[in-house]
Amino acid sequence: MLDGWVPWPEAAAERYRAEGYWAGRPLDRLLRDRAGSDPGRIALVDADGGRWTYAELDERADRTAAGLRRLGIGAGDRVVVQLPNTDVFVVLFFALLRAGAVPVLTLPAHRESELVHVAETAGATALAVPDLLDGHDHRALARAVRKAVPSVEHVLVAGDPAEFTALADVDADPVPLPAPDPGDVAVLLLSGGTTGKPKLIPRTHDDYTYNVRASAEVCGFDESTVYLVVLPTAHNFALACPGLLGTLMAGGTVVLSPTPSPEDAFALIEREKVTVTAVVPPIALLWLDAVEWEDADLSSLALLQVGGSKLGAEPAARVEPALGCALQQVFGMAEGLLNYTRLDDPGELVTGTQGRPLSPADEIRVVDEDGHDVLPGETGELLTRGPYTLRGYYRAPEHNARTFTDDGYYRTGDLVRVLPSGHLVVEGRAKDQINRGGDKISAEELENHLLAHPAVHDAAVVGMPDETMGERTCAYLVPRAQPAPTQRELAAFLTDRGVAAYKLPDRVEVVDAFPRTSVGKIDKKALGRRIAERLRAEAGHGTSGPLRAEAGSGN
Ligand code: OOB
Repeated sequence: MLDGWVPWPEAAAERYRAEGYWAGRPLDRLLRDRAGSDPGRIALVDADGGRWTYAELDERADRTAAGLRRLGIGAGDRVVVQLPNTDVFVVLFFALLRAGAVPVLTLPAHRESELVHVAETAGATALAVPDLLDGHDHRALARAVRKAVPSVEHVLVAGDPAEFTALADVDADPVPLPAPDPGDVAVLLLSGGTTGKPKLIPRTHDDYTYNVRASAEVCGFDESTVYLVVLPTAHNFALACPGLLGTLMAGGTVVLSPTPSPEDAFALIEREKVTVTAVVPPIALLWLDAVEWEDADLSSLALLQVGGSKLGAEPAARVEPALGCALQQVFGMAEGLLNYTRLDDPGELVTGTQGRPLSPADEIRVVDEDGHDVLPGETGELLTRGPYTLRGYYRAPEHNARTFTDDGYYRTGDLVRVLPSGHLVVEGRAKDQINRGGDKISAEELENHLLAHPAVHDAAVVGMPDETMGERTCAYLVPRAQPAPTQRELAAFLTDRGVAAYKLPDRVEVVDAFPRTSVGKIDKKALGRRIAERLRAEAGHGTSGPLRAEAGSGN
């Protein structure tokens, strides 16, 4: 068994098994089963028109698993995976599971700062990257990771490997491999993070398989499902809610889009007669506008899942008339708990709530600042535990002590209220995180990077309201001396430190001192109000709308 993770207490585990939530099967079996029952059905289609049947995908996974074992990658090894939405990701994911290794899933946007930390925390022995992606050389990134994290022995490259191993050469005749223990960790997901460094989320074969199966049921996935992956495959939403894994489990077809742009996605929806896809709200907004000028035939689309950040009731109501498909809101987290509006929910619940818990075994509490349950219908912090919600982050005992209650509830940091129907409305956030249209940015992590700049005396990162993204990132700075670093200088500095582009501050505000709370902490609520007021004033004067704030005040 992998060490450093927190299993469910035996009584809970027994209950989840006895009640059938945990089926005792390894996660990769969902592919094996379909390869047995529907070998000739198309499982996977890529943007270039590459197509693989269930049997072909299954065999490729077996061959790659054998190739991994030959390299010495096997039981319990952690392998950091950073790959775009291609067949290579899908094959490698299943191959790693079959080899007994644990994929550690990172986003293509992550850079040295994130990858080094993740590889180090995971104690990774291998890293899989593309050669080039959007003009960035990921082999150079791999070199930096290897230098910083000596446990990383192997670098596997999709494409031209340079001095490393080509993924195409990780191939051998299939060999029988021992099945992993279904109670063990299958995959490590990345958390959005509220602390200085991102955290790793252990998901077991049992819990993740249940996550996928129950999601596929609630979303009505079956053999006729054609699911378009537009978010990164490494994101829990696109991977398992029900996502690509749910589609394969149901015997449907997965279509991979390289980007979420309307040009790419709409063309694939038309070409492959896509029936369902999942997006974050800014993409939904973009698509709602794009149908005006894109003339692709979207008539096959039956369901649009939207989640990752809050979708406003107004755009929610536009989905059905504009795109001609039903809307489903999804309020989920890589840590576990998933809330879905149901396909037969009345319209006002679909547009006005973020859904209700997936599982009858999900336990939720809504508490005030002292940890006491609020009255029904009142807003408070959401706590949860259940058959697919983690009991602790990987190798993070101190953080776990703060983030979980003594009886195992995960403190989500989300402020919600619960309607009599059981549906949740997300009202805000108690955690120190910015949700930039679904991309999560830990304020503390970004502040630490900013504090490393020689001209920065102190830094406080807050969200600022934004019509499209929900919010964007504003960094308040107290400089050491004048002139203070500009937004551009800071962006270059952070990029140089290997910080992912989506974490760069959208705006920088320079102040002499921070407002303080009565106990002397930086008063971030006051800073949040200050920037919101400032944006309102600027919009009033017509100098800069929230969107144009991205260019920033320049200083
Ligand atoms: C999804 O997962 P993560 O891990 O990137 O982020 C989780 C956090 C939640 O705690 C919440 O703060 C926010 O993202 N969130 C939403 C939301 N969905 C997620 N806030 C408001 N409304 C929503 N619908 O984002 C994720 C994972 C699986 C499925 C869907 C989303």
